[in-house]
Amino acid sequence: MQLKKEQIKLYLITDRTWLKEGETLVEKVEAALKAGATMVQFREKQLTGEDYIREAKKIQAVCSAYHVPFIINDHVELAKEINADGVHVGLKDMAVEKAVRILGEQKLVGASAHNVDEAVAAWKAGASYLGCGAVFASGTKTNTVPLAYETLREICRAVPIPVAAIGGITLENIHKLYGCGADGAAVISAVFSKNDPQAAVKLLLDAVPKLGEENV
Ligand code: TZP
Ligand code: MG
Repeated sequence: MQLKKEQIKLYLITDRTWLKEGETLVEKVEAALKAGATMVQFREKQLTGEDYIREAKKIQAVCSAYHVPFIINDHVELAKEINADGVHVGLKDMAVEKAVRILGEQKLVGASAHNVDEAVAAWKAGASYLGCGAVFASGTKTNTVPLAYETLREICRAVPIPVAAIGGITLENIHKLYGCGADGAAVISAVFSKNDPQAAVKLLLDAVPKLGEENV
C-alpha cells in the first residue's frame, strides 16, 4: 500500500534496551504519539514467543488509538497473524515481493536501502517506503555501514516513495541532513533514551521539514 510522505516524518522504532528502571515501552510510545510521532515500528530483538506477541499487541493498540501505522520489524507471518499495518524488511529478511504477496496490497511493506540500486529495486518490487542508513553512527545498532549524505540525496531523488533517514539521528546532528530530500527521520535512542520523550519528538518534528530538498 502507498504511504503518504507526511506519515513517515517521525518514525519511531522501539527498543526496550533503552528503557530505564520503572519505564515501560508502552508509556514511552504513547508519550511519543501524543507529541506527534507519525509511525511506529515494533523492533524487539530481545523478546520471543508469547512475550513478543503480548508486547506487540500493546503497542499496536496504542498506535491504533492514535491512528498511526503500526509496523512489525522482520516477521512477516507474525505481522499477518496480528493484523499489523505492515512490515519492515531488510536485505537479509524476506524479499519485498514475497512480503507484499503474503500481506496483500492493503498493507505497508517497508524496505532498507543503502544505495540507489537497492532503493530502486525495492521500490520496483512494491515497497511502500524506504529506511536508509546508517546516516550517523548508531549506539543501538553497531554493525551498520555508513551512508553518505550524497548517497542519501541520490536515493531520495531516484525513488517516488517516502524515504526515512535512519541511524544515530539526534536533535544535535539532524541539521547535518538538511536538504538531503528525505521525508522523515527514523529514530530509536533519540526518543527512548530521553526522560521526556514528548519534548524530544516535538523538537525532532520541528527539524524534519528541513530535510526536504526545497529548503536547501
Ligand atoms: N538500522 C540502521 S541504524 C538502526 C537501525 C535499526 C538503529 C537506529 O537507532 P538509533 O538509536 O536511532 O541510532
Ligand atoms: Mg531486519
